[in-house]
Amino acid sequence: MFRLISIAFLLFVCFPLPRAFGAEPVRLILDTDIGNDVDDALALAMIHALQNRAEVRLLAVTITKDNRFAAPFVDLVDTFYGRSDIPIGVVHKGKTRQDSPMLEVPDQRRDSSGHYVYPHRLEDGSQAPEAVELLTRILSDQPDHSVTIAQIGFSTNLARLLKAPGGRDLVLRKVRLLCLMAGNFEKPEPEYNIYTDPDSAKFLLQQWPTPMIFSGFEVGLVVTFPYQSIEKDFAYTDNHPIAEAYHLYVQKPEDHPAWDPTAVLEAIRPDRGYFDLSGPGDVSLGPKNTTVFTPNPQGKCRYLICKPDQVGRVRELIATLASEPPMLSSSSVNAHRMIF
Ligand SMILES: [Ca+2]
Repeated sequence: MFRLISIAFLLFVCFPLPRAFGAEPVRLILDTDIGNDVDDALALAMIHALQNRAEVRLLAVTITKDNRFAAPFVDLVDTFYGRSDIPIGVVHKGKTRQDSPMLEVPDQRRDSSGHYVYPHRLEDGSQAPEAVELLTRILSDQPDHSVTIAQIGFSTNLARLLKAPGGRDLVLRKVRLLCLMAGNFEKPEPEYNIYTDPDSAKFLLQQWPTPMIFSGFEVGLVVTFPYQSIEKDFAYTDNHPIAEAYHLYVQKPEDHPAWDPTAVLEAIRPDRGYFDLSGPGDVSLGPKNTTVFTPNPQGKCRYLICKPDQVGRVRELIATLASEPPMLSSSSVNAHRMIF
């Protein structure tokens, strides 16, 4: 018996199981300014594809775009992929209130019978809980140091979470990693997610207590989303909310930067070598709300580097994942509507 156990132990040491085998899905919260660019929608579609593969569990989506059509749009995308029960939280008194056709048109489009083309339960963001309240509730229910947050919009919600009573301690206890699409680590130029709410960004950079990985402007700029994929890979159904949003936002048959999908890819698959990582350091705001990276062995921040020979792999993977069909067994997309 002892010999058998010894052999089994030796086999385990010599041939360990692959890390991903039986691994727990990444517990993810997505914080997004969905509606200000279509790349948030592409990132959300990617998450659903990776949840189909049990690599991630989307715990909640919180929104930093203060527009009433944003939450219904997230709801309809989640419903399209068969997950209408994912909690959605909205910002109050937030930034970028302006309407966006990529949200409003799919939200409101109805078929000849008067039914929504893309079913959803939320009619208006005011029906959703406030984001910090939802973040607090969701984080409190998770095991310690288990949650990854992908922030692909402004820092409004996460800065408010840090300022809430017990908020920073809750983050320190529950969150293991924050991945952000934010900043520019190639040129001293202001980046949208930072300069739209610089006070929140500054507070977050000073106070966030866990490791942070930034996907800067320069990464998504070279990892563009191929228009050819929108044309061909989403054609498995007559009406696709992601393809429709792309057409409404980009309006031209052209490739579009894939900023947010790069941050989400790093959040869910951090150990696959898709990108290189900078050394550790601190990120602070410089003149005109630029991001300044200062190397520091004890620093909590790193940023992604996408070398020319890494671009093609990441680009193809993002397109493949974002266009992956829903799992039919759990989806609202009926088989007869699919084009096979
Ligand atoms: Ca975004």
